[in-house]
This record gives sequence, C-alpha cells and structure tokens, in this order.
Amino acid sequence: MRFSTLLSVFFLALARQGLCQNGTFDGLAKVYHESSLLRAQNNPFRRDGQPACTEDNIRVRRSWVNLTLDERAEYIAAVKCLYETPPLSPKSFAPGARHHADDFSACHYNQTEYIHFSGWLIPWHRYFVWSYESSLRDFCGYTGALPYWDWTEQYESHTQHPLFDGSDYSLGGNGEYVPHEPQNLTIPVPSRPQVLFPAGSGGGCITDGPFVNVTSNLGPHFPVQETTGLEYNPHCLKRDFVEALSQQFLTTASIENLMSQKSIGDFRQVLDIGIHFAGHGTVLGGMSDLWVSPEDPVFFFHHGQLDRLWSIWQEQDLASRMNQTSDTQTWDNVPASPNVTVFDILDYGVIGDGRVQMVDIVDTMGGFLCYRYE
Ligand SMILES: [Cu+2]
Repeated sequence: MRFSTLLSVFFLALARQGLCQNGTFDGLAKVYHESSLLRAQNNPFRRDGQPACTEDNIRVRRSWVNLTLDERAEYIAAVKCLYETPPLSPKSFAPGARHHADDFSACHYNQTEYIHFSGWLIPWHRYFVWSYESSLRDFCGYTGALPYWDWTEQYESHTQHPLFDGSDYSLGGNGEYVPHEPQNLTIPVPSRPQVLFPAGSGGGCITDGPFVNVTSNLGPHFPVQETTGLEYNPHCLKRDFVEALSQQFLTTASIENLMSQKSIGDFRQVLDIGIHFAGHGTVLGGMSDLWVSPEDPVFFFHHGQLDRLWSIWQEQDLASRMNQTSDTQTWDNVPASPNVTVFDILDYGVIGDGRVQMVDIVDTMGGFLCYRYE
C-alpha cells in the first residue's frame, strides 16, 4: 500500500471516530463516499480471472434527481424494454409470465417466505436488484447504473418527487382515484403482525407517464391468497399514494436511527418494519403486494435506496460489519430453520446466476458485484 493511501486510511479512521460520535447522516454518507472511493482506487480483488473492480469499471449508482433528463430517458426506455423481452421462466414454474419483468415478480414470489422478516432480507435483495440492473444492461442496452429513490429529498410530499411527477421523465404518478376503505391486514406468519394500510388518494391504474400502457401478468397474491399468483392475470400498474407514511418514516431522522444500530440484527429489524414497509406503503397498489411487488418499477428504486443504506452502514466499520449476519433462513423463523451464515446459498431461479453464495455479495466491490453509491 502506498504511503499516501496509508495516510488516507488513517484520516478516514479518525473521521469515522468523530462521526460515530455525532452520527449525522450527511457525515456518515461522507465517510462512505471517501472510504468506498479509496477502496475502488486500491482494490486488488479479482474473481475468476476477471479484472478487478476498480474506479474505471465500477458502476456508480446515483439518486434519480441527479440524473440528466437524457439519462432518465435512457433508463426508462430500458425498463420499458424489459416488459417487451420474452420471459426466461419455464411455463411449468410461472405459466402466467409473458415478459422478463414478470420473471422478477415470479422469482420474488417464489422466495417471499424466506427473504422477508428473515436474515436473508437484506443480502437477498442486494443481488436481486443487481440482477435487474444487469438485465437492463444485457437485454436492453442500458449503459448506466441503477438509480435510486432517496425519499428524504421530498418526504413531506413524495408525490412531488421527480420520480412521480407524471412527466415522460418519471415513473408516472398516482393511480386514478377509486373510493376505498383503509385495510388492516395481517401478515400470514405465526406472530401475526398487523399492517395498517390507510386508504390512499388513488387506488386505480396510473394515468400518466411512460408506464401507462405497461401490463404485468402475475399476482395478485396479497392480501387474498386464493390465487397461486403465478397464473396469467394481465393488469395495469396501480398506485394508491399515502403521503402520511413517507412523512412519518421516510425521513432523515429515520435513517439516522437506522444508522445508529450496532448489529446487523438490530439494523435488519429497524429497516424491515420501518422504512422498508413505508417505502412500499407510501406507494401501495402493486407495491403493497408482499409477493409480486417487483411488478412496479419503483420497487427497484426503493430497494436501491435500502441497499445504499446497508452499504453506508457497513462502510463505517468494515472489519466487523461486512460479514455480519443475523436471524434465520425463514420468515419469523417459521418453519424453524438454521441461523444465517455468509456461506448460505441464495436462490434466484432463472434470474442472474440463479444461485449465489452470500459471501460473494456482502461487499459491493468485493467480487463480481462492482458498484458503489454516490
Ligand atoms: Cu422483497
């Protein structure tokens, strides 16, 4: 290691000590930014004879608001292309799948009871989101990195966020208003957690933006689980915005609370029942379906943001946080299952490499994953 690098590492360590004391999110994000950049500049890691993940080949993920209009248009065109790309799922698995975007819903559907309220929640979604980013590039010619939704930018009224402004450079806005009641739902695990979905201001199909005519073909599966969820059921993209949830949970204060957690188990708990839920709940419609919520492109923006927060949390103390695991391999540990370890295999079916060992994805720059957040 060069002397200048050693010095930088030393100053970063000092910065970390100070910032852990005052802990503002801006401070933590700055530590992440400097530390991850330094690692990209000095990364010796190689896998399977491929070039190391370095500053030159790394994907840099940025907030949607920091993309130019041309960059937003390129991303949107690639996402639309996924809805026109033939599915990979065999008919015997997902008979209703009609395009590659459906594959992501089918894969998520199939794993739902292992990857929520469990120790796999955070790492499983990391590779899932990365695979989506890779599909955009491999199947649809996208040249950028996955953008994320930093909901703190407009938490008081997320409907005003550029992601939802209804323009050609957005994901479209709210669903058409359909009168409906709030729903008090029970997640079907033995601890029976109650989830209150307030009645939002939409409820029907979206009426503007580039995804008005997009059709998804799987689900619904939640809350009514009478259908298998994988049969052919073409439908529009629905949303039902609830601003109260973003106002309460998708704030910088919530993030700072998350960042103050000392173990990955506590981090997972705070993330799962707070901001993870709220990001789905403030959009509702397709995003409220625990099984097939990837049908709404906003899913990948929300999970990009959650993955960013995990990365920032890890980077504050790489030695102890990079490989930390918690909980078990089933939701609420039902049925009872082994404790999660970094040697667990995560299952994605036809998505990406199909089966991935967790140890290969805990570091976003440590293996075949090669990205960081700006
Ligand atoms: Cu999920």
